[in-house]
Amino acid sequence: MRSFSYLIIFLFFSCQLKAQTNLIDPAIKTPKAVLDNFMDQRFGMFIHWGPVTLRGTEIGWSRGINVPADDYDNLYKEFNPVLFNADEWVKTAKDAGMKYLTITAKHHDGFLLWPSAVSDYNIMNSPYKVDVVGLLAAACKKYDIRFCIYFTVLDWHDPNYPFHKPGQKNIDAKADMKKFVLTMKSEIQELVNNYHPYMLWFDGNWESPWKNEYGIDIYTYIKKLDPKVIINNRIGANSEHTKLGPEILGDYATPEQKIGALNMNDPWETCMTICNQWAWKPNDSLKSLKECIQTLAKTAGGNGNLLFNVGPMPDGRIEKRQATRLKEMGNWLKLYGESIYKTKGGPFKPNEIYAATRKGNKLYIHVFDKKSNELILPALHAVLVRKAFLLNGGAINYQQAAGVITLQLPAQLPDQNDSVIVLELNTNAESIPVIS
Ligand code: FHN
Repeated sequence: MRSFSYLIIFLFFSCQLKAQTNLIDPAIKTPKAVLDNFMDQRFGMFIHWGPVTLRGTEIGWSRGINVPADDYDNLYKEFNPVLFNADEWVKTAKDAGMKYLTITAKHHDGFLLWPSAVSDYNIMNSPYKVDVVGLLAAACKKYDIRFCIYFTVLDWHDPNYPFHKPGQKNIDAKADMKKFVLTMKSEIQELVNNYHPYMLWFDGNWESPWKNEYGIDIYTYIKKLDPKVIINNRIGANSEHTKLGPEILGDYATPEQKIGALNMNDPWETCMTICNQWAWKPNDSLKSLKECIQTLAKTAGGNGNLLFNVGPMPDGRIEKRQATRLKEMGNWLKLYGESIYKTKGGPFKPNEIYAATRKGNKLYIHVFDKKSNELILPALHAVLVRKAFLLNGGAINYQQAAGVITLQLPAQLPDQNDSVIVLELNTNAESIPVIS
């Protein structure tokens, strides 16, 4: 019997380790407490911005495709976003209920939004001559928002990177990846030493020139600069961003434009656009408030974070309709934030009718749609509901038989996008196994 229990223990810990990369010395990996703190934040602002907004096409991807490369590469000479106001951007994030902000300091077009001594292709050589990254870092500190930096490992503008436009197959023989990686390390050193980001959001790791060995070198290098910086799973050579694993480098998974699967073991963050395009596009379609709030709730219900993207305009402003949508999300979070921040996802898998989050002895049921006057939840064994009530509202009648919980929904739910019902339990809700 004893050997059997040893086997169970071994299997448990091996599956826990399964989710951890084995490409990095465990001694330098980001501490679990730092990652737990990151996951408590639940909601961040992603910002894709650069001279390409002058054309309203996609950052990086439109270079040499929708916009001739030479035209694209000279846009910085016209880039003069005189209405840029870092405090306004950060206050927009704060008013949305966002807890961190990630700026594309360098995207695939190679343009740098900070005064770099490494590359002249930077904001100080545009008419604007303002350290955008530095001002955002300062504004985030001022408003208690964690400052994060997006940095691409592919750079179609740099002659030392072997590809110079999306979809290129033939390697540029004049390119030199060793020099390219050295340039990257110098740029990262400037960013970490000058702006002290909470997290580095790498991207562009799917093209063949990028190798795991470069990612391991960069991850290790960053940890020497600042052991606490969180690093996502797009630093190694992989195109599967939705998960972690022994061969995947990085601290957390990054599903994109979709809500990640319920996962209680590995940290993950969905990145998604509030419109369609990452960078600003005139008259781009804007997501409804219902879709925005339910995306956040389903992401939290899956035990993940949501990094929600805005694309500021060429004059430096976040367009009013995007700012208004974010403010509406913030208004919802003012009422229901306790069911999102510092919660865990589950134990039920999110669906189109409801999602669940939990904290202590409270189970939060996010009701998206009222199909009938009753909401029947899957059975919870050895768990008793002591009390049920609408968050910020009245009591909810309920029955529990053989573990199955039936909630009597009110004639009118208080919030058309996501009404939250609290179930106070006789046990720690966070210890309930996921109901598959
Ligand atoms: O190519 C980029 C894209 O432009 C955008 O930055 C997204 C954001 O996660 N990441 C890459 C596509 O996966």
